[in-house]
Amino acid sequence: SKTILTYGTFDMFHIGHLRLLERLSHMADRVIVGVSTDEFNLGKGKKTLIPYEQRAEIVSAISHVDLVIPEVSWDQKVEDVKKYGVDVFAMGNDWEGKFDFLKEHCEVVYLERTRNISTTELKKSLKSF
Ligand code: C2G
Repeated sequence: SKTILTYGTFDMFHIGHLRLLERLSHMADRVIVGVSTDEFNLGKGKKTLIPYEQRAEIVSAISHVDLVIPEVSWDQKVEDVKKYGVDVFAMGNDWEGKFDFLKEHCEVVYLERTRNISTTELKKSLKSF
């Protein structure tokens, strides 16, 4: 069977996140998602609105997702690919090329992002309410 792995923050879960996870489920039999911890995000200078536990629980509840693991560092990807026997690593194409170093361990694919939605935009539009 085929295993696919992706990572993300999935803050304020929206249709762009769902579409990505749906596509992963059509590409493999097992979908593993690394959800970034609040500390990891702080390290990226990113503040998350929804705490890790809730973001992880929401992603786990998506039928297309088989396993959720915490993303705690930039350096865990190779270890995770080996540990879970990952065949394909996939990310939205806003990351195009950034994870090509994984090509010696698994297939690497960058997928089209869903248009007209992002957590950043959602936060902005919330301000006008
Ligand atoms: N995404 C998408 N379409 C959107 C918004 C997001 O396809 N309109 C995808 C992103 O490309 C990413 C995934 O959904 O593959 C999760 O998006 P984010 O939560 O924004 O992930 P990010 O903050 O980029 O974290 O180590 C990698 C990082 O953890 C990725």
